[in-house]
Amino acid sequence: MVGAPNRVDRARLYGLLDDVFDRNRLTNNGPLVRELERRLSALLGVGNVVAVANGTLGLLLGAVALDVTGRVLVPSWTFAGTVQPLLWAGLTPEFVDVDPATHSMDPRQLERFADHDDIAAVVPVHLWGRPCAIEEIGIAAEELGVPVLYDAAHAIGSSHRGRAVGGFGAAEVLSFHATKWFSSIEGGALTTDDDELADRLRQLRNFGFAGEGIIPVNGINAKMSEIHAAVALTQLERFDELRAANAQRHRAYAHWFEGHDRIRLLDTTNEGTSGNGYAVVQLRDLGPAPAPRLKRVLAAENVQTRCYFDPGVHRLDAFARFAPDRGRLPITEALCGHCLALPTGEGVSVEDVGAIAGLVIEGIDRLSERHVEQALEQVAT
Ligand code: T4K
Repeated sequence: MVGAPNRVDRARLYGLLDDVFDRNRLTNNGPLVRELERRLSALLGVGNVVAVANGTLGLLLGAVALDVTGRVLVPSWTFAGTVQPLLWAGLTPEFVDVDPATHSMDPRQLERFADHDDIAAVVPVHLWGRPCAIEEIGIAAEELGVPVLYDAAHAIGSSHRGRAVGGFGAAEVLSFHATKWFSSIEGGALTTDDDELADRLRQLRNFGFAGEGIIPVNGINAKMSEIHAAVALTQLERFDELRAANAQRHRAYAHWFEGHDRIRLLDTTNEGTSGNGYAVVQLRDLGPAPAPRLKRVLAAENVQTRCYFDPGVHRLDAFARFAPDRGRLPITEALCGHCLALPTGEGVSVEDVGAIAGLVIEGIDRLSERHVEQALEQVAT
């Protein structure tokens, strides 16, 4: 199943929870939250980590802390949770297309905004954990004179050119949701080397308090509790083990799909490593929308997959008013219906991966035959 949480070492967790309840310090920047921030900061090699209640609120705080107004350049080929906080922050999403090879923001798309003076920020997504075109996006954003806030919800454990995700742009936002390979059940963190920005983020996550009875800025409650921090700290001890399990599953899928020209397993690296939290295949030459059809075939065999992120955020009713003119997101449109996230993580054995890959290949062969039949029927009529 896609999204099945990794196992938690309960004895270790319950030990931490006993301490939490003995201390009776349950939330509001408690010692476990601070410990988690310290340890993530060391792990990611970034100056500041600000733990938050979830990735969505992390993006909201990031957008508010940047103190910008106007339009934000953001992909549509992502989860709605990338875009929703931008709207809550009073910003307007301007959807830009992705690179078909990488599935993340195509930096060339930023060029057409060079003459626009109302661009506030760029929010690229390290989709599937694959770091974006960081240098090119950085240059384009500099030319626009705007900050980059990375949505790194999928990307803890990934690196690019020797630097861990967490250290790029003005800030990055991680998600520790239960469906992520590294999880605190609900949770996330902002990472930044900018100390002043980090101070603002800490203030914003705690209602904007600057002292008892003093609220100079309009914050919100985005705090992480001690219980969620305890889960994250427990999982942190298994970080390398879990990441290795993901990598092993990814290699196994790559092995089984090698040479299949209709199935492309997405490479989740970009000159570095990947946390490999997602194993996504892109399907080719199988007619319109083969992914939901393959999903149904696999579901009949009790393999649960996901058509992330079909139909694209710009096609969702809530964001339709921001959809660009037809034809402006051709790659996003073309990816919809063609991508399928397959089960991975320690709950799926390498043998399971082999069996799932076999079912995928069998399903593709069936879809392919049907595609040929349909094409012949069309020629005949
Ligand atoms: N940016 C991006 C690019 C994101 O992908 C996300 C979140 C965000 C921002 C926002 O971060 P957070 O605010 O969430 O921290 C899931 C997650 O809820 C969401 O965190 C995630 N991305 C998104 C891609 O996927 P669904 O709709 O797939 O969740 P659900 O409940 O359908 O679960 C998927 C599968 O996992 C189910 O088949 C069952 C299994 N599952 C799930 C949970 C929660 C379990 O076995 N146990 C569980 O506890 O959204």
